[in-house]
Parts: sequence; C-alpha cells; structure tokens
Amino acid sequence: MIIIGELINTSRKAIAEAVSKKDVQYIQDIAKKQVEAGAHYVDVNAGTLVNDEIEVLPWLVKIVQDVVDIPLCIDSPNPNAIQKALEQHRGRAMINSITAEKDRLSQVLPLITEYDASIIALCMDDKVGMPDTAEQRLAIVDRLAENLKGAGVDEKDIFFDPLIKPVSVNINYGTEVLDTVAAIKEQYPDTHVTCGLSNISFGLPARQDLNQAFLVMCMTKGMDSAIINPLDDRLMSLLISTNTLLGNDRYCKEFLRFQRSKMK
Ligand code: THG
Repeated sequence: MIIIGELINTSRKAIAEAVSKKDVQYIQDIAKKQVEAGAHYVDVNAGTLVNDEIEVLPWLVKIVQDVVDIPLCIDSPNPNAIQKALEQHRGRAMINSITAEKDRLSQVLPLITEYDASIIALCMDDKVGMPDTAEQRLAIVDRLAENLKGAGVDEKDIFFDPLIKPVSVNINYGTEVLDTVAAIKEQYPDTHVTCGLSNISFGLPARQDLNQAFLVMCMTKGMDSAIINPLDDRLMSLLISTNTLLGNDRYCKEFLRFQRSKMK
C-alpha cells in the first residue's frame, strides 16, 4: 500500500493558521510525524488560499523537503501552482492531479513528462463533471489512459482516483466506486488506484467507522494506495492488517514491524 499523508492542507484550520504565521516548525513537525507513521508521500495543498497558492505551494515544498526525504504529492487544480511547486521539488514528485477536462489535461500533461513525475488522474471531465456511476468513471479512465500513455507516461506511474462521493447523498455511491476499482485493476493492471477516503462519510455521524470500513472494502477490490491521515492509529492498523490478509506482505513482515513499533 502506498500511503499519501493528507494533513498538510490549508483546508485544515491548524495548517491555515501555521501558514499565515509562517510557523515553519509546526508544518515540518506534521510532515515528520506522517513519515514516521508510514507515509510514502506527503501531500501539500494550499488550495483554500486561491490568490496566494502560487507562492505558498512552493514554499510548502521547500520547508517540508528540508526535513523529510520522501517525495511530495503536489495537490492543486491550478497548473501554474503545480509548475512552481515542481520547480522547487527535488526528486520525483507526484502531481495531484490531472483530469480529462480539456484545459487541465493539456496544461498538466507536459508537466508530467518535463518533471518525470508520477500522476494522480481523477475521474472527471467537462461533460459529466464528477461521475455517479462506474460506467461513467470507466469511460473517463479509458480517455485518461489513452492520453497519458500517448504522452509516454508508464502505467506504473499512473494513480487513478475514482473520486469518492458521499453515501449520504446517494446510497449507491460506495458500490459504484468498488466496481470502478475492480475494473481499473483488471483493464490496467500495472496502474495504481488511490482515493481521498473521507468523502465517503461526508454528512454522517461516526465518520471514522465508515471511512475504516470503506478502506478495507476498496483494498479488497485492488486499491493499492490511499490519501489518508497516517496518524489515525485505528485506520493504519486496519490498512496494515488488510494488506497482510490480502497476501501482499510476505512473511507478515510489515504487520510484525507495525505491531512492534506500537509496543515501543
Ligand atoms: N482525491 C485526491 N486528492 C485529494 C482528495 C481526493 N486531496 C484533498 C482531499 N481529497 C484529501 N485530503 C484531505 C485532507 C484533510 C482532510 C480531509 C481530506 C481533513 N478533513 C477534516 C474532516 O473531514 O473532518 C476537516 C478539516 C479540519 O481538520 O479542519 O482533515 O479525494 N486525489
């Protein structure tokens, strides 16, 4: 499982405050904690600061890479902000994200190859917007795959994100995502599937319960990455256990390492 730590996001009050006070240490601490907890990428998102995003995003890249060695996940809908962040980033970044929307596709595609980045590809386009059904998502996945592979991007560097919508809005939104995950892994076996898990529970109480159940279900269908809070012990424990039970953890090595780290 490829874990993308979601906590450095200005939609979170504590991060918005730390950014406005230029509290470098607070942000660096959160970055280090996520890496210690098992994150493989640290997501950075300054999307709420529309006007300042273009300066803040590369600044976040700089201060986070000053203290952690893992690559970052550059989370922005704005191709110009992504480019500035990539100019600052050392090593191979992950871009979050591209969509099948005409303008975004044409502006983000060249950045992937220029910076040799991996890419999160969202199931979204100009026509349907955010899709409801697996069928709509898979039609978009095909177009994304065609464009990405056409530009020379390897399947192993593509992370499809089905785009999760709340089950409180439509009770079928969970199963439509599960069907999408299974179909992506069947049709494009060398690509990855990731998602921002917490949207599933939006508008309901006991959100953690739904997020946890849905993580396990998506993994059973072949999802092999997630954008999550790695400091959430229960969620991480379920993730590690599920990964082991699915046969992805030879000799139960990661499971044993995780359990040992909790005893300390
Ligand atoms: N797909 C992709 N990228 C994404 C998302 C996705 N990036 C953003 C988001 N969705 C995932 N990241 C976060 C980061 C923080 C929180 C949720 C998702 C979070 N939310 C608190 C909550 O939901 O209760 C509220 C914020 C707060 O703490 O104040 O923490 O789907 N590719």
